[in-house]
Amino acid sequence: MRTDTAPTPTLLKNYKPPNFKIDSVYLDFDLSQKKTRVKSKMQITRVAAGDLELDGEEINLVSVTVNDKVLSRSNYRLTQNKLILTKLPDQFTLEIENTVDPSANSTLMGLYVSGGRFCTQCEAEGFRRITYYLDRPDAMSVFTVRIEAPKKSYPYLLANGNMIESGDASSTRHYAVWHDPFPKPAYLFALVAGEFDILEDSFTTMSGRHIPLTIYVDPGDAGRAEYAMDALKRSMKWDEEAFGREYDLDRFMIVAVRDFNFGAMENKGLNIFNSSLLLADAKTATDMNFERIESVVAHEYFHNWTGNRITCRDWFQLCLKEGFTVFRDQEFSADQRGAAVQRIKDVRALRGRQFPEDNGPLAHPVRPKEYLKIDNFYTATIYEKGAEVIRVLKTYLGAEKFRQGSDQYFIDRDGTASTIEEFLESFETATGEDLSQFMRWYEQAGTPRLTVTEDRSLTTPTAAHKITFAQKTPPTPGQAGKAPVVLPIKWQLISDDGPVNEPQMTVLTTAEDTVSLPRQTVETTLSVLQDFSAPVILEIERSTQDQLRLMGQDPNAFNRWEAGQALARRLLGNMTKSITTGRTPKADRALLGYCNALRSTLTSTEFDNQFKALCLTLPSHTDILQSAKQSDPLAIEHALNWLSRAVGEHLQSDLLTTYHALESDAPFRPDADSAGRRALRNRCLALLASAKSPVAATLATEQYKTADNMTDEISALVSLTRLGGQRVKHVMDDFYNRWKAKPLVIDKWFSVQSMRHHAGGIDAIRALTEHADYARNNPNRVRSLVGGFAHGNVELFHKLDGSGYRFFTEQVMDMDTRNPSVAARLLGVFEVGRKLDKTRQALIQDELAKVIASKPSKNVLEIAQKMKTG
Ligand code: B3K
Ligand code: ZN
Repeated sequence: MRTDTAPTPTLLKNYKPPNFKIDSVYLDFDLSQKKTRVKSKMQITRVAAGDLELDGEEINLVSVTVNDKVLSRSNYRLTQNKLILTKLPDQFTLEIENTVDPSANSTLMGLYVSGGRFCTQCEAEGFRRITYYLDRPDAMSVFTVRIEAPKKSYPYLLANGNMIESGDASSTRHYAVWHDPFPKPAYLFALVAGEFDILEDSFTTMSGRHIPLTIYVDPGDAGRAEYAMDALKRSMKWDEEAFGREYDLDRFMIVAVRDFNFGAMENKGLNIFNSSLLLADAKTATDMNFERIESVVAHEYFHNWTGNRITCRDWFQLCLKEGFTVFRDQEFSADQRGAAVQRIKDVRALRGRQFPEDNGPLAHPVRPKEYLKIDNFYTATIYEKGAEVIRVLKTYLGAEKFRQGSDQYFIDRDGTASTIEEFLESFETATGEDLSQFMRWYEQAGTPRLTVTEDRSLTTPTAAHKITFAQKTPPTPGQAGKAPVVLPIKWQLISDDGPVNEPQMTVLTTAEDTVSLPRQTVETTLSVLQDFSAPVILEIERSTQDQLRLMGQDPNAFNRWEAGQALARRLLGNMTKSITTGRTPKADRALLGYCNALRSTLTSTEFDNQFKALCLTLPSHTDILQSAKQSDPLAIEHALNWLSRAVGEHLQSDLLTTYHALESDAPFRPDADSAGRRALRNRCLALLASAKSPVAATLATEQYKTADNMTDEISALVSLTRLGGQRVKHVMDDFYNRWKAKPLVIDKWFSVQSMRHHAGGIDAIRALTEHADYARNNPNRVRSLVGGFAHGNVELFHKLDGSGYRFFTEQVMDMDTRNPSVAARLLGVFEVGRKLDKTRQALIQDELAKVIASKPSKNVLEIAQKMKTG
């Protein structure tokens, strides 16, 4: 919807519960693509004086009936987004009849059509596009849903809960009635109708209940859902063991759809997934896809308790369900795939997405205080920082007390719409701890800086060894002053022979604190923030010698990896400066030390392959951009290429040996060990390609031709595009022709195309938007091409003539006419603007001015205004 007047924000401080409670709701759907008829019958009780204000958007109202009496038009008020009923009794039956047009619904919110099937997406405010209702999470009700549709086109009719009745409505039509006994808010409502192939299995819960499990997919895709099914059963078991949570309904269903605004949705008993996060087999999915599927299947399943049984009082409390559920899926993945590598990957993701947000114009607290569109707050801060905050709570309390607190929360709040205060209160009740200061993690935006200084006083033999920890959170938009937060800091002293003490924990609650230790007799380096024990930016002076000592000796795997990253960040920072001033970076002792330390890791038998692969991965472009001021992004890209080449050249023979040693004839398996083997082997290939090693092209070509799985195939493809030359077009065409019948693989093709070098510049990217397979309405395809381009094509996106930014803005504005929530999310890419050089900052500001002047949707307006300066 276009906005002509300045929209008013929703404020946390204005929260007021609804005046009425909907005790139960019966929904009757007569499905038709252009005109679906919805009848709703609600039993309603008054809880406070006042009117009943129901939400509704793009609905054609047919009739309103109160206690069997049809209301005339003068008996209710209808505004653009509300149906207001006045002078209501204390208890009544309300019936509403309306129609909607699912075929015209390009927002993919509410009821829409994807691949000829009906499906819904109601979180956060999509239910109001289906019928008039109290579309807010604190309005929980018991739903019964009847669906009727033609049998032939829609053999499956699904909704939440348990099916209580089904049958023929006529010779060509059939119906099904579903009842969900658990009260839920409207955002968890789901309906699906269409033709599917199904994959069936079952799970027996800890109390011995037999639960049928069904996954619904496009015809022909059932085999590609097997991994998701396996992940689902492992998640159900894990939640019983790790959190004592048992599944509650009589069946559990997952449906895959191709047109979906994000990853997946936890609708009660009927999860709906973007097919990219559900379907996988060796030939078409990468190990990263398998890993994501496992974690998202777990995440949505875990929501059954953290989100569905206990939901949020209002959308400001979104992190109550999202932060906790991300934490739970991270813990699950750590148990399935190894704690250290999982932690490294989670921290990489945090730094890649959340730190830029927390340190840029879109910064907001984990529990925000206001929003224009709640869709804009499904952010890395609410999800990933929200999970980090729960991790800090667990580290601070210890595992045992943390479990007592979570058990207490499930007892205290089951069946309610809750708040962060109530969540922490349960932990206080169970553990006796005072968590009032802890609350600041939810209220303050910005990443705290943790400065660590050491006084080793080696010259005064009797003096103590002192470590001073100091914290400070910089101001963020609209929040100038910050108070100290609860920071658990895990640390240890490391010498050239290994650790000199056991890991220690200091909890910093004030601005500064000093720890005194007995004087050390050997040279040591402080390994601090082990396992990334709090989501902060660490500021510590360390020599190359210190970093190399940690890379070689730190027993904490996370910090061993981190020492390599920190050293690489410094090298890259210096190289970027040289390149910016027109000089060529030079190999120095620090670089040599770094390469030798990487070689030791690569050839050591102490570490697993996945860990080695992560150590051999350089910090991301975003990482470097964040640690610098007003940089030229192209100079950073050149520095990254230069360092990759240097590492590839120094380690050439070891990389080659490892590459060959990791070859395997065994049939494909998606498990962590096999994925780790492929990850390291492909990292070796990528570094050899960066070094333009004479063997790289042959190895990559051979691997591309013979790969029996997508991980190896696409890694070879990417290496070949990096090597450049005539072969690129040939191999890209070949890949396209082989996979054109598989949309999820063609998404990959679009994203490799969007990120690679094109001699034709931006016109080559623009041409891709005209490709027969480009689909402007499909979020996956748009994200592959436009998102891939903005995130991964530094050379063209940041081109100094502004053509990259211009193309991107055009695409966002075009998307906004159909799908505002996807458009707004894409536009967030510009948040890095302030980290760039002045010329690019000005170009981005011009684009933002253009967006604002175009009278965009509320979603896009909110994001653009926050990023616009002056
Ligand atoms: N709860 C959904 C996200 C809904 C996004 C709405 N804009 C998926 C998840 O976090 O599990
Ligand atoms: Zn979630």
